Amino acid sequence: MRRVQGITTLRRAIAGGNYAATSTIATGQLARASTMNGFPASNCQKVRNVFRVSRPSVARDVFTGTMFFSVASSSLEQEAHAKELPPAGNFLPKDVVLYQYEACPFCNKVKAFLDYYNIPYKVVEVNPINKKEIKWSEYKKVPILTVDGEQMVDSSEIIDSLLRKTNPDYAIAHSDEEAKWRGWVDNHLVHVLSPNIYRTASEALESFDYITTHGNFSYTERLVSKYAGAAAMYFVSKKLKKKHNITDERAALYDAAETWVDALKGCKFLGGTNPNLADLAVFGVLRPIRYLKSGKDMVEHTRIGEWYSLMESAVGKSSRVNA
Ligand SMILES: N[C@@H](CCC(=O)N[C@@H](CS)C(=O)NCC(=O)O)C(=O)O
Repeated sequence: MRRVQGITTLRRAIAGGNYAATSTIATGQLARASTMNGFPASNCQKVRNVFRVSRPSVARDVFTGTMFFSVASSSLEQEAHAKELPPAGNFLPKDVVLYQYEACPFCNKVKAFLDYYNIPYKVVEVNPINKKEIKWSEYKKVPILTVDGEQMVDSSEIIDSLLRKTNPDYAIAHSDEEAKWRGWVDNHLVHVLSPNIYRTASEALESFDYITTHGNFSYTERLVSKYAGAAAMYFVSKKLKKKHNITDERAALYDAAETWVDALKGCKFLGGTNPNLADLAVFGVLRPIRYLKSGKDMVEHTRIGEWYSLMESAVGKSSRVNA
């Protein structure tokens, strides 16, 4: 009986690791302040801002959602936080709750949107093994967002739904390019992440150390999951590599980063002088890995660092509030 329980626990730990097949890890350090100059902003403004959606925002001193992502106290940050009050009639939900795994890239995509748009939200960290926090829902994945009791699922659909509420004219302003790159994030970029963060035994342990420290695990689950999960994901990531036709995971990550920088065409953001939904999506899924070995390597070996720093400043502090 005990042995069966032990096997079950291990299987669950590995299943817990399974979520991390599509999950990445958050860690961090002070955001680097970087220059806003040096970009052909006027061209970008003209060409891209046609598609820009307005950003309702309000200055708020809130608990930082991703505890390691404190923001530099630079003038840039102040600029990013010089937030106007949302115009009357705008989307002002009373209660927004994000059911998430702290390290999940899809959840971080939604958080990037909520943070950028300064929509206050509570977080419920879901236990990946028993998922008891989302037992009430028929949907068994995260993120799940509830907005004044209305359930929304799937990160891209959640963002679309929120945008329809914050910017009712969104459908008209929506650009094909933005949609294309949002699709690239979901269909390509996220698949490059797991093979990278579990690439070696030490990277897999680094990742699971974060997952188990910041996720919702009991003491025993944490102990078992850290080592069993890291070991399992090390092997699973090799399968994922094959599944997604990746031969060299680091090269694929660098290639994705360079592809993204090329897409910016010299502008600050894909959205021009302000981030659009594709910028927020790329930033959101990369944020959990940024300060892991894979993320550090990516910034060191590609041109993505400058855009990333600008995004950190533009997104600003988390709009998460205590539950
Ligand atoms: N297409 C979904 C994917 C969501 C997803 O796969 N989430 C993972 C966590 S990163 C999950 O919940 N996996 C199921 C599990 O953990 O059992 C989205 O964009 O939200």
